[in-house]
Amino acid sequence: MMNTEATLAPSNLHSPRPGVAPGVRFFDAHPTPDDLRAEVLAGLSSMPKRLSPKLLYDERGSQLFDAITELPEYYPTRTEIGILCDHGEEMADLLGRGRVLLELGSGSSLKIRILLAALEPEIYIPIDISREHLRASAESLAEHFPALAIHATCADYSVPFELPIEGDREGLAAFFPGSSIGNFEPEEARALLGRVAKLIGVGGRLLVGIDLQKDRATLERAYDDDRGVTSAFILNVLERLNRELMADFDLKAFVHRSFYNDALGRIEVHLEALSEQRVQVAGEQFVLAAGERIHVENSYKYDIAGFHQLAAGAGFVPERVWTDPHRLFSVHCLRVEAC
Ligand code: AVI
Repeated sequence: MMNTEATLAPSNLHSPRPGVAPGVRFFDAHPTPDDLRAEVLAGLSSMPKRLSPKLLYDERGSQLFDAITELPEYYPTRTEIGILCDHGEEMADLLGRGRVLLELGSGSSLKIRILLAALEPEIYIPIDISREHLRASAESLAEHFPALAIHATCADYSVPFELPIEGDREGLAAFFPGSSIGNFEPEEARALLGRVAKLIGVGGRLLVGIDLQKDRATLERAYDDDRGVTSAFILNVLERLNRELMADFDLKAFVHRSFYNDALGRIEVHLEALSEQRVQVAGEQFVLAAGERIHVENSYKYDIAGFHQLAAGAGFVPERVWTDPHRLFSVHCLRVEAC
């Protein structure tokens, strides 16, 4: 059974919004703005200083992330797409055709296009925190799939949220590509998978992309590209704070640093102050020593057994895993056994 947390009660969702294409309904759970100030001030007051990776995805950040996915150094996207193209029919057989299909962190909804024709979902629910990006992606998708019912949902999937569908449903399908789960601490990732299990119900199936452990050089190149797109993506978070929290970060005084933390099995992404910085953020002052870092993001890499163990802790049993020939990336079909 889906629990009440996950069951529809669309009191805080507004639909449809003007300007959306036929076939698209837009639901807005109004994620984050109320919490932004408190969250940022708490993160900058902690030792070491931190900012949530969620903050990376304003409109420009989402565009920059899309540009990252096309970089030669950033292997995850093209590798995952290759796996989806090679095994899409089999994936659709396992996920089940004609179901309600949700996608967590749908971004530009590009990968789902590979599966949509085979899956023929009753309703496709792309869920993303980046409002305008979500709207544009849903409209573009509707042009390519005019018969598809799209319930675009602007929500922060890292906290409980409601699905914009009526009634008690079980056995839904979910798609969570891109190894975005790697941006959560393992315990948070388990809790998130547990919430996904409740959303899709017993018998529901999740198709999830997971980046695999590999050599340090390949990993570090993927998070520090020659063209500086990753740097621009990470530095954009300071520009966002300047704009939205009346901060005065000098962007030229920070550099982005990415490295692989072998002991923890994760890429770490930081912003480092090149000289001492005194910064105002939402009326509070913060001092960064020269060389001090703000920890912005982790990207955990798993092996297959380790990921299955994590998923088992959230009530999932593995049904199938696909990888590319170089075992860079994996896509898993998991079934909810208990939630
Ligand atoms: C969204 N996420 C899976 C990306 C990753 O690979 O962890 C975010 C990213 N950060 C820097 N480059 C890409």
